[in-house]
Formats: sequence, C-alpha cells, structure tokens
Amino acid sequence: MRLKSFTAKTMTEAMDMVRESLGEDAIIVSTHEEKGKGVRVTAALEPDNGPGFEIGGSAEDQWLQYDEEVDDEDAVAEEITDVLLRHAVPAETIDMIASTALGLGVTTPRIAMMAALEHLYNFEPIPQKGKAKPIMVVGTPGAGKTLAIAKLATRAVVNDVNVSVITADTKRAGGVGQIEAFTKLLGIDLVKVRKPEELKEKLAELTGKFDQVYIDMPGINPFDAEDMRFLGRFISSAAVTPYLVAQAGIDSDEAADIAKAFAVLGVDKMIPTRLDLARRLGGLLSAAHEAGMSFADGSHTEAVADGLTSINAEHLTDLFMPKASDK
Ligand SMILES: Nc1nc2c(ncn2[C@@H]2O[C@H](COP(=O)(O)OP(=O)(O)OP(=O)(O)O)[C@@H](O)[C@H]2O)c(=O)[nH]1
Ligand SMILES: [Mg+2]
Repeated sequence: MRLKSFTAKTMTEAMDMVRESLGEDAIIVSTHEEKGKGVRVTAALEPDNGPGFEIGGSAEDQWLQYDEEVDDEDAVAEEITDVLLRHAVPAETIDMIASTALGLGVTTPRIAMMAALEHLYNFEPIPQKGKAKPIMVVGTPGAGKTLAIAKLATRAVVNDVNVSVITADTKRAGGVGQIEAFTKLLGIDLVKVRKPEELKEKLAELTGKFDQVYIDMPGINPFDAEDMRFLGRFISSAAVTPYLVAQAGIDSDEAADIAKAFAVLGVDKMIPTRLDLARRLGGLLSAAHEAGMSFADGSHTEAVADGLTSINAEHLTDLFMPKASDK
C-alpha cells in the first residue's frame, strides 16, 4: 500500500482530488489544515484497487513506499499489538488501537496504525506564524519547559516573528539565568514576573507590541495542592494557552496521573520531550488518552537549533514503527 498527499484550498477540493486520483476506495489517513496554505489530505489505497503506482512526483505530491503488506487484517492487528507491547502501552489502549486498525480493512501495518492514531487522537501543531495567544509551558521539574521555550523563540525569530519571553521561574537559583542565556543570544529582552498580577500587567503591555509572547514557568509538583494553586492562579490570570511539557519514557500510569492533574487546570495540549531518550512511548498515549490531551509539537534533541517538530499521526507512527529505511 502507498500513500499520497493532496493540498488544496478547501476540504471539498482536496477530497475531489483524492477521488479523482485514487477513486472511491481511497482511505483517508489524515487531514490537516495548514494556515495560509489550505488543507492537506493524505489518502491511501490498496494496490489492487488502484491505477498503476509509480514512485516519484513532486515533493508535495509523492508516492511514499511504506513497509510491506501482510496477509490480512488480523496480521495487521497482531503486528500493531506487538509494537505497542514493546512500548509498554496499557492493554486497554492496545485493544482500542488494534481494533480501530482492524476495522479499516487495511493490510499494511504502518498505514493501519497511522489511520487508527489519526482517528483516536487529536493533533494541534503549535502555530508558527501570525498572532496567537501567549503560549505558557507548564509541567513537572526538568520536563524540558525552558528548552521548549528556547526552541519556540528561536523558531519565531528565524521566521521574523516579533517575540517576547516572560519567565515566572524567578525564585529558584539559576531559573532566570538559564532562559536568559537563550534570550540574550536571540537579542530578546527577558521579562521577569513573580506573581500572577504581574503576569497580567506585563501581558497587557506586551500583547499589542509583540506578535507572540512565550511564558516559561517553574517546575510544578502536580500532586502538591500548594503548587497547583500557584500554577492555577498564573494560568487564569490572563488569556494564555497553556501547554503541558511532558517527558517521554515514563510509566503509563504515572504519565496519565500527571497529565490528568494538569488537565484540571484547563491544560489540554502537550509537548512531548526527550523523544530521543525514550524507548517506551506508552506513557504519552496514556497521557493523551486519559487526560484528553492533544499532541502539539515534540522535542527530539537537546539542541536548540533543531527546534520542535509538529506531531501528526504519521509522525507518531514513525516513532512507534520506524520506516524500514530509518531502522
Ligand atoms: N536529549 C534531550 N534532552 C532534553 C530534551 N528536552 C529537554 N532536555 C534536557 O533536559 C534538561 C532539562 O530541561 P529544561 O528545559 O531545563 O527543563 P525544565 O522543565 O525547564 O526544568 P525546570 O525549570 O527545572 O523545571 C536539560 O538538560 C535539557 O537540555 C530533549 O528533547 N532531548
Ligand atoms: Mg525551566
């Protein structure tokens, strides 16, 4: 089975392109709105059903050769189950993903996995250009919040977006210094706040002047009521979009409990980090599933210049089932 992506101004146009090129049997694997560009639909088709397949084409319109087909849908579900077991995904989640994949009538494990993940999880890449609400990163100590802010601010500066960075990590020794090292390099002033009221005031000042404001928060213990009250006051002090910075590789139950605690404060998107350091990604699926978190962008390296990567179903599938050429 092969995949093809179509980009058009509207969903109807993109669907027409899918139908024209692949016929009525095409399976829609994913749909994404791309700001300024339109809609991108990725569709797949069993080779038996399609016109002659050829590898090649332009970058935007390319057949991608994925892993081999297997005998039948049961074999697909088995392969997906094996992969998820290796990633320490809880049994219930495995059943959910495997049965969704089974219902698709697809015989290529990677495609089935991708379509199942697209169907079951939400993906909301962090806006890269244009004006968005201030972005606040929250999470447990050491999860990768400050590095994520440094990556986001760097990407914004490279894209000519006028950015400002605020830190509320002002109590801990070295908290300010760490983010300041990045903002200095980028030539951005660092604004320090201690209290929610100060954040509100500063945001009122900065929002008109800057296209995007990023807010770095101190590490929070989600099981400590005092910590959570502190964070809750910051989140509700102004119209900000909070993102949970969630490190990959931790136990599924633990990851789900952490995500659920932050979800209570209205956090519903997450930035998985340390994807390069983790061998088991079950925790991320549990956090997404149990706390209703969308996947935003992910961090794969400790190098600021490498930035964050927006996560979609295909990308998530790559993490679980690397393509043969990546192995
Ligand atoms: N390899 C790798 N290292 C990472 C990644 N994200 C963060 N780190 C490293 O993890 C450590 C902690 O990252 P920080 O960004 O300081 O984490 P934090 O959440 O701001 O920590 P606190 O402010 O202390 O709560 C640093 O050494 C980072 O370089 C990642 O995706 N990959
Ligand atoms: Mg930090």
